[in-house]
Amino acid sequence: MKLRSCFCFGIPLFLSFFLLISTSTSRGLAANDTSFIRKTCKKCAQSDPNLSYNFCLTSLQAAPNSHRANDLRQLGKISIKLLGRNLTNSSSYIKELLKNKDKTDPFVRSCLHDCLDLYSDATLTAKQAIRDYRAKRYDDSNIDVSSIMDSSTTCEDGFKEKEGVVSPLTKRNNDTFQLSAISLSIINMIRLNDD
Ligand SMILES: *[C@@H]1O[C@H](CO)[C@@H](O)[C@H](O)[C@H]1NC(C)=O
Ligand SMILES: *[C@@H]1O[C@H](CO)[C@@H](O)[C@H](O)[C@H]1NC(C)=O
Ligand SMILES: *[C@@H]1O[C@H](CO)[C@@H](O)[C@H](O)[C@H]1NC(C)=O
Ligand SMILES: *[C@@H]1O[C@H](CO)[C@@H](O)[C@H](O)[C@H]1NC(C)=O
Ligand SMILES: CC(=O)N[C@H]1CO[C@H](CO)[C@@H](O)[C@@H]1O
Repeated sequence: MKLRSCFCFGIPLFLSFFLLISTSTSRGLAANDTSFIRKTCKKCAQSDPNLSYNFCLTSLQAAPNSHRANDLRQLGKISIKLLGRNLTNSSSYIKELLKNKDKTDPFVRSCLHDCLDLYSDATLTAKQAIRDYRAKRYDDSNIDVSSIMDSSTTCEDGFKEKEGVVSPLTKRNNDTFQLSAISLSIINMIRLNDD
């Protein structure tokens, strides 16, 4: 009698556990569970009107290991690394543009030189931002990323000082601005949670 009642209760309990486990693993294995990224990007876009939700989503989804990130801290690290790689690449892009000695207008060249300085510094600052982030120095990491963001607007503004000049770096600067905004927004969320 005792055995039977245990059995009766046991089966549904066992079954529901099994269902719970199997649904959660199948979700985990469906490598593209992007719900956490979506949720985070929604919060980021709400906290910063300059930040595009779609940009956030496509950038973070394309970042290595991002679909495996299941907490804000991991995703924050991924976003700063993404920013760092983007900066490195933009530096080499600007160097390529500067090799084009004859075709480039002297004013544009001088702007490109300024931008190269800004981007080279920003690449180092991104490394510092990662170190600060890892050590949970979120205020410092915030300052690092903010200065990277400022570099992108300073670079872009340089080209505006002469009429009729078109910046060849508008997309890159905007990418830097947006990627910085994503990192800042995540850093600030963590900072608030930690208090
Ligand atoms: C949005 O971008 C503009 C132009 O760069 C800037 O002046 C403004 O402070 C930004 N707003 C926020 C909330 O970051
Ligand atoms: C920089 O990031 C943007 C947004 O994720 C991406 O579209 C672009 O391809 C990246 N550029 C490089 C050179 O990685
Ligand atoms: C970086 O940008 C260059 C163009 O300047 C491109 O050829 C290269 O594939 C990019 N590398 C990465 C890792 O995005
Ligand atoms: C910067 O990129 C975002 C996202 O792709 C876009 O919504 C915005 O219009 C761009 N801004 C500029 C000035 O190009
Ligand atoms: C099946 C599928 O869509 N896989 C994608 C999951 O997300 C990663 C990272 O964005 C992609 O590289 C895969 O192609």
